[in-house]
Amino acid sequence: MARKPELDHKVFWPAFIVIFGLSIALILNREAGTKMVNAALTWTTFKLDWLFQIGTFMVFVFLLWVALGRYGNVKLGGPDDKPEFSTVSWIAILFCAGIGSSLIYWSIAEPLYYLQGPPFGIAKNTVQAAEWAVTYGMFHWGFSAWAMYTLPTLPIAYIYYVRKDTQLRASTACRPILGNMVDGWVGKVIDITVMFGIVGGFGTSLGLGVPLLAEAASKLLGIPQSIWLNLAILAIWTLIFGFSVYTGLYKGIKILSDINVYLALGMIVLVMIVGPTFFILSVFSDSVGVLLQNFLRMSFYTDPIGKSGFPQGWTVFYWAWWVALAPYMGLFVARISRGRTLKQLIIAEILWGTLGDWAFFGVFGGYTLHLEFNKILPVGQILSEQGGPAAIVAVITSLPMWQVVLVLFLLLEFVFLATCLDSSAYTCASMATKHLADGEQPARWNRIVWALALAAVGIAVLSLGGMNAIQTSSVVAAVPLVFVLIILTLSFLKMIREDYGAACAPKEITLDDANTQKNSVSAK
Ligand code: NM2
Repeated sequence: MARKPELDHKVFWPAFIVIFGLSIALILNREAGTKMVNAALTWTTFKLDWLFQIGTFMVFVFLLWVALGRYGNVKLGGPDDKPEFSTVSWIAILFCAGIGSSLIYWSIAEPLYYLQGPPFGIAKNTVQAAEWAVTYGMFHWGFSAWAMYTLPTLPIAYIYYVRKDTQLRASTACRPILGNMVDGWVGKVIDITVMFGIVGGFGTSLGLGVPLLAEAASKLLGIPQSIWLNLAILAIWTLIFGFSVYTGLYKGIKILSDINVYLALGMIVLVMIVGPTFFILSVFSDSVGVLLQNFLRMSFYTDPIGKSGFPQGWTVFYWAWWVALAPYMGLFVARISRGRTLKQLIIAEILWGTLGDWAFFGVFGGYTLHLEFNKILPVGQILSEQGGPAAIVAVITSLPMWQVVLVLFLLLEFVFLATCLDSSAYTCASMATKHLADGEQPARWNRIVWALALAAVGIAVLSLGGMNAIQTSSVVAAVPLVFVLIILTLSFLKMIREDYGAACAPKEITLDDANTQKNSVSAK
């Protein structure tokens, strides 16, 4: 009989009580809850806008320095450690882990929102507004965002593969800076903060994804849209997920997630072919140009005098969302990155992650602009009158053979969300378990508890309703993680300096030093 993985009560219970307690309190007191949520969102995004903007930019510069500088070739593992996956599947897996159902939602909705509420005081629904529509989406899903995702992977993977720590946890990766404090309550607080980030970040995804699925299902089956349909979808899904965890079927979900990549690619190719191919390519080129030209302006934009709220409502929210899920991503990507170098890791995430996102924005965003500006479908009007899910479903159903496309879309969204739920519940359960040996799984019931925790947050977000509740879930969870990310970064720098400082970087080198080195090599 195998040893049962032991529950870490000091992590499990506080996280459990706060998440379920807060969700139930919000569901029962919707009015007070809405006020609280709005206050928290406004405070955080308006007071800390500078922090999220400057921080995200610095993370991007820092990672470029690591990748291209003297530590770039440091390998995650010993000389014999080989990568577990081929490079292509490694990139596909990490992309799917970090990007969920929200990409399709936003690649259609973001351009429309920016068209109606453009940045920099531009008049709405104009040609100038259209120039920023896809551009801003690409920025929020672009290289600085992916840099934020990549940051925690460095210390977590380094301490696991190079320093051979046996625990894959955010708190252990803070040991170089915090010392033995990570074994006490400080470490528990760090892990609990990471769990809040996962639940809060995916709470946003659920808040967006469930109504979208409900809208698609209602269109396909002719059932009217309601909060009950939303709850039914969430319930079916939690049931399927709970069942799959219980019976060990969850491996099946992994296979489905591979199929998902093909489905997603298939949809992009389809829209590209049946849609206005050359217009889409043209929008892509133009948007990349506007983005590259204005990257710095967008990276530091806070609009303190005009107070339009654009950078707070969009950019700061986005950075917070990426921050909330960054440690989860770090834990996940670390697990699949044995044998890679730091440079490979950073480039794979930042370059391919960005290109993957941009493909969606170029194709779906371009197609949406085409529908709107050629007066084929009043998508903007649908968005403002009926909301995001209705606008997205309208875009999908404007395609030829829309019934088939809608079924594929439903499937895609369903599995995308299920895989998110699967890996996040798994990560939370692992952190609430004392010690997991290689290949050991956290207890089934433990995993189901975290799937339910996610569902609880999802219900709370849905019952409060509106974009503010959806955004607050990530924003509130992200703030404490800022401290964790700073500690993780310092830990990484400390470790790599101690281990590789002298080897990678002689402080100064002269020709004499170089000749001495050459001679000693030839003498050998
Ligand atoms: N990010 C990448 O639902 C999702 O797609 C989760 C969202 C942080 C904007 C990830």
